[in-house]
Amino acid sequence: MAKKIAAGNWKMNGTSASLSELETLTKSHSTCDCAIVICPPAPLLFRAANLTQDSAINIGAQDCHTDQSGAFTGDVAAHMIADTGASYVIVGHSERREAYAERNRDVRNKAEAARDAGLTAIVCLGESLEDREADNTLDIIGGQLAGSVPNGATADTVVIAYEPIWAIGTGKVPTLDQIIQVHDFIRGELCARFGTETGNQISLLYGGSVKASNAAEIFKAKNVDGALVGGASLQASDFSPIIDAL
Ligand code: G2H
Repeated sequence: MAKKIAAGNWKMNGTSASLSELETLTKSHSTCDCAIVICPPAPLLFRAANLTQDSAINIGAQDCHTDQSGAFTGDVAAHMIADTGASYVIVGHSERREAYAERNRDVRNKAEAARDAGLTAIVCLGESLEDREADNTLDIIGGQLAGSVPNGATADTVVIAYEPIWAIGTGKVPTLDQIIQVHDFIRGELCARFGTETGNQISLLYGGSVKASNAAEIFKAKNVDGALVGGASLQASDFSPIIDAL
């Protein structure tokens, strides 16, 4: 049985003042059967991890480098993220695949670096509107999954987030049947590659315009173990009902 996860991706939003939202969440969700993860911008990681120590909230980064150190101006290594007290890192978000030309093998290398640093990698997959309209969704997702997820993945090292690119920040949400079709496909591929036990334990999150008003419906879908939430994770008052819907 896969762990239920409500993950918030703040993207490039928030300053130290936003930590008050985190504080509110730690108070409203002091215990949780699921895992709650907040991924703030990198400059907030250390303070966010300190603030949520001994709470039900876990902290994650939004990206990591593949290498441990070196001349990579502006980049952050996975072990540096772990050193802040964070325990998760998002890799291969479509915004990074697009803006930084990240390929599947880059994403896989990042997920391996995360694993080696003791972090859980939230590996993002998703098709474009063009792919969807050409009926290529499962081919694209299958290719991304095979290329981006490291060999030997386990539920402790990898979480998968299915985020159709056309649903990100647009308010457009796939139908429940469309979500179920892709999540069932991903589950099948994971079981085929890693064995039924491990394949069924890896959490599958849906992402793309999740909000309080649609979360409960999405969470009813088979093989949806939670959500990766962008805009609706910035305010505790928006994110709390999503956690409660899990
Ligand atoms: C998809 C999602 C968070 P939003 O990018 O990863 O963002 O919920 O704003 O569509």
